[in-house]
Order: sequence, then structure tokens, then C-alpha cells
Amino acid sequence: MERYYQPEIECAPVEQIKALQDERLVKQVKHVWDNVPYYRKKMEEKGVTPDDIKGTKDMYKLPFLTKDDLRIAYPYGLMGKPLKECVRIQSTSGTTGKRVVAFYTQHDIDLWEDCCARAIVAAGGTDEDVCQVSYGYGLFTGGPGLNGGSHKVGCLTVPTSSGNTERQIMFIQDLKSTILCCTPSYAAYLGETMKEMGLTPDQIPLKAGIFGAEAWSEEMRQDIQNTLGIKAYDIYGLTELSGPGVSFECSEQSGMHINEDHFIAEIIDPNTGEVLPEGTKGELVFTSLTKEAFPLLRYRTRDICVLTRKKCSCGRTFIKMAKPMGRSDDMLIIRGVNVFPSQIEAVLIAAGYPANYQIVVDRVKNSDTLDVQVEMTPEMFADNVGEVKKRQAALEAGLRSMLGISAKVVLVAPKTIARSEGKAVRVIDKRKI
Ligand code: DLL
Repeated sequence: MERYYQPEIECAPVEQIKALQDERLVKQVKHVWDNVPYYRKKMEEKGVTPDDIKGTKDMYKLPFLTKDDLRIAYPYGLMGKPLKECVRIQSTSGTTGKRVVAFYTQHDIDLWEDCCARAIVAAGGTDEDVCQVSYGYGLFTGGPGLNGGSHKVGCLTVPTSSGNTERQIMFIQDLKSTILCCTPSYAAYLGETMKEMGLTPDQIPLKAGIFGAEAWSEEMRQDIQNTLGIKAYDIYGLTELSGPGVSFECSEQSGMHINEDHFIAEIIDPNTGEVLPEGTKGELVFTSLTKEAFPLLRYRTRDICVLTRKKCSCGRTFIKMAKPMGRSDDMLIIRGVNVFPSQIEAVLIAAGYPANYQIVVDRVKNSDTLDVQVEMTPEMFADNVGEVKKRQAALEAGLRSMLGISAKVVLVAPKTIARSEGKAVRVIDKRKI
């Protein structure tokens, strides 16, 4: 039987959710206008005032916010509350450019943890569960967010944070952890290690996993589910909007319900900014309706995605987003063709390879090259050279048919490619270096 953390809103009639969004948007625009001079100026430049925003139908009038705005306004320029009322910051890893620092009031944290609690309950979590949180704790939102959600559900929370794989497995076994929260790449690594230790899925007490923070394919989900003997649920979020729990998967495991009482989602054409109809692929844009300290209106995530409001068998009425296919800034343009790492991953896993691979892009004599290094399983590694060559050719054919361009496949020995404890680094683009 499906269970909910806050059924009154998670399963509310769509009209009720939309009316709530209208009401909250009007309030939030006023809050931002009154308290965030940076955004007010953007509105003034566009000739918009809070009086023009009567509900979500007027959203399109509001200016977008981008990552560049966040950089310019760093660190305090987008705050909606005085520092005195804030109790926490979280921050992105800042691998490209300046870090994003997001601020929270106690109220913001409370609502964020509710969102994470909804995700845990949707994955079958109850106060009988032992929830091991193996996302990083600290500035990264993964650990603190799921930790708070787990408390709210009443699970016994095991805050292992990421890394120290042996200890993770010891706790899973000794404390009989039933729910695992971490990145999908770390879940795959934990699964691989347990398999090597001779543990079969029925000897692993886990029953569910809540995996997100990076793009992962449907094939990778199957792989993790089989190795760990669990149901693997996707969870999405970003620091700018609070962290994990902006959207989460239910028992249908076919896309993530967006917490629409807290966020409005739009899909736009990344080139023109035009709002696209439901069901069309484009860039995901979010407006936070309830955030006090860091209220972002029409924030461009750069994630490429599709929204659908088909009836869901779980009973939730929140709109669903498909798995993001990667970020528009993750998208590689190789010989003029758009390539997402997730497409490559899908081909590899469907052909029976583990999700341990690295994509190397370079430019040789003015032409782009695409090399995919893929780890073999120990069984494949034991094959003779002729067999390995055949496998290589088969993968190259599979990639050509998926991507429309050729790629060179290099099969490497098991354990050659570095494992990740957090977000995996899949692409090395030497053209930019
Ligand atoms: O990754 C928050 C999070 C933590 C989400 C734990 C889920 C679980 P950031 O570090 O700010 O926040 O990175 C946000 O990660 O814009 C997406 O590109 C990507 N991302 C997050 N979740 C997913 C997902 C956290 N389920 C960026 N699928 C986002 C694909 C995801 N990409």
C-alpha cells in the first residue's frame, strides 16, 4: 500500500495545488521585490512590478535568474532575510567558477526536510527503518538534507557520510540498514564491493535506495537493483533551491514528482527563453515559492528535462519530471553532434558492462575525437584477445547507432578507473584545457 508523508498536499486535486501556487507566487514576488534589490532591479529593467503578477499565468513576465547572477550577487546579494534570521548555509562544490552559497532560515530548513521526508516515505520508509545516509555531510546538501528527512520520518538515522567503503558495509550488515541514500555511482561501487566479498542480494538487508545528485541511466538502475536486491529511487534537487527533495520518485519509478507546493517548474527553450508546452524537452526553470532566506524566481538550472502531468498510480498529483538527461553545460558537442554522457552510459550498461567508464574528448588535426574507456568485468577480462576485440567492435557499433557519430572504445582491466564516493567525474574534455 502506498504511503505518504503529507497526503493532504501530495495527493490534493490539481486545481487546489494550482490555486496554492497562484497565492504563494503573488506573496513571494512581493517578498522578493521588497527585500532583494538585485532582483527588483531586474524586474524594473523589464518594466514589471508585483501588481503585474496575479498568479502563475503571469510567470512569463518575470525575468530569469542564471548562475551568472548568482556569481555576481555572491555572497549576500540575493538574500531575502537579514543574516540575523538565517541559521545555516550550504554550498556547491564550485568546480566551475565561484561557489554558490545558499542561505536558510529555520523555517526554510524545516520545509526542506519535509520534502526529503516525502521522498523517504515514497521509497517505503517508516519509523521501523534504518536509514544510512552516505551522501557527503558538510557544505554539500545531500547529507544534511536526507539526514533531516530521515529524522522526520522517525527512521534510525546512520550518518556515515560518504567514503570509507568498508565501514559503510560493516554498518549496513551490523545495524541492518534497510534504506541507503547516496549517489548512484557510489551505490554501484558499494554493490560491486559487496559482490566481491561474496555477499548475495538476499544477504544484504537493504530494501530501498534513494539515489541522486547526478545523472544516471535506467540501465544503471537495473544494475544497482539487481546487485543490492533493492528498489532504487531517484531524487533530484540543487543547492540553489534547498538541496535534495525538489522532486522524488514514487513506487511507479517512472519520473520524479516535483514538490509543487514549494516549487513551480517550467520548461524553456534554452536558446530563446520561450516557455515550451508540457511534454517538450528543454531547460528546467524553477521558482521557489516558500524559501524566505534565498528566494529564487525563475532560476535557470541548465538541466535538460521533460515534464508530464499524467495520472500516477501512486496517487500523488504533483507534476513529474523525467530523469534529467544531463545538464546543458554537460552536453558535449562532438563534430557538431550533441552528445550526453548518459547516452553513452546507457549503451555500455545495456551491453553488460559496469558503470565504470571515462569519456575523453580531444581535438586532433582540427577534428574532435571521442574515446570511451570502459572497464571489463573480471569474466570478460579472462577472455582471449580475439574475443576482447570483438567486444570492442560491438560496443563501437552500439555507440555509433546511439550517437550518430563514431567513438573509439578502449576496454580496460577491472578496477582501472577511479571510483567515486560522491558525484562521479565521467568526462575529460581536453579541448578546453
Ligand atoms: O546535487 C543536491 C542533491 C543531493 C540532489 C543529493 C539529490 C541527492 P548540487 O550539488 O547543487 O545539488 O547539484 C545540482 O546536480 O542541477 C543536476 O544537474 C544534478 N542532479 C541532482 N540530482 C539529480 C538527479 C545536489 N536525480 C545538480 N538526476 C542539478 C540527474 C541530478 N541530475
